[in-house]
Amino acid sequence: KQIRPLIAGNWKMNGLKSALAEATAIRDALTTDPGAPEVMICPPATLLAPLADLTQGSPLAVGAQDCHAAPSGAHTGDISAEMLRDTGATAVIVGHSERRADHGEIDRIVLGKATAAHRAGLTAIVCIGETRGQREAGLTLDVVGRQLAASLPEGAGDTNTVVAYEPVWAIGTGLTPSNDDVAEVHALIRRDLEARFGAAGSRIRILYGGSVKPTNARELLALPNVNGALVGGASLKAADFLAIVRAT
Ligand code: G2H
Repeated sequence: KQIRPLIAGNWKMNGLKSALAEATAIRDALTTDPGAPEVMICPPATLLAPLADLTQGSPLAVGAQDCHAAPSGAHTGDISAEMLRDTGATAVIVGHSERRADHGEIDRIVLGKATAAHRAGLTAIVCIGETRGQREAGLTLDVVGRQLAASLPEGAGDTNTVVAYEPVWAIGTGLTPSNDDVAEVHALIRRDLEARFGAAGSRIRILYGGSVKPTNARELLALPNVNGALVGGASLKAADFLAIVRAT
């Protein structure tokens, strides 16, 4: 059966309360047409609860950008997956390359966070991707395969897990890999998911992320095994984000 695409906007550390107006515009433009993609905004944690309230009962889903692995405890400044669920969020991004780079999140930590997401009933959007140096050294498929194997929990399946392939060198740079390169990596991810998770692995959505824009979305989203996009910069303005949603 056809995999329903997911277009997820990652606002990163952007957005004051005034940014809820963009999300409201996105919400109001979405249709409940079953042929339409699933659409999600992942705002900073400060906006999760108000955004979840604004979008309740609408086709716009709300996700978080990170969680702690533990359900509660003495972890000053951290937020658990259960707390995210309590805001009304239904998903959480884990292992984004900016967290891997800025916070030393190695695969084992990402695995703990994805496990926590599942425990709390959230969809884990697990990010993987190679650096520029790794690509130039011909290590892309090795790196991506290793991160995928080490970051995904045993209980992963199509109802609780999304994989996002984000080449680190393409993030926020305006650069994107060639269509052939994207298709090659997504094919490897699909093969590994099927080998490990069987039929569920063939239905897990694999998003592409890294400088997705209205001008390149249509061709990226048409590639085999590209089941949606994780959009950073271009998700901050409703018009750009909706143009990407309509490119599916
Ligand atoms: C990759 C992406 C969203 P951008 O990080 O996660 O950001 O679209 O700005 O490259």
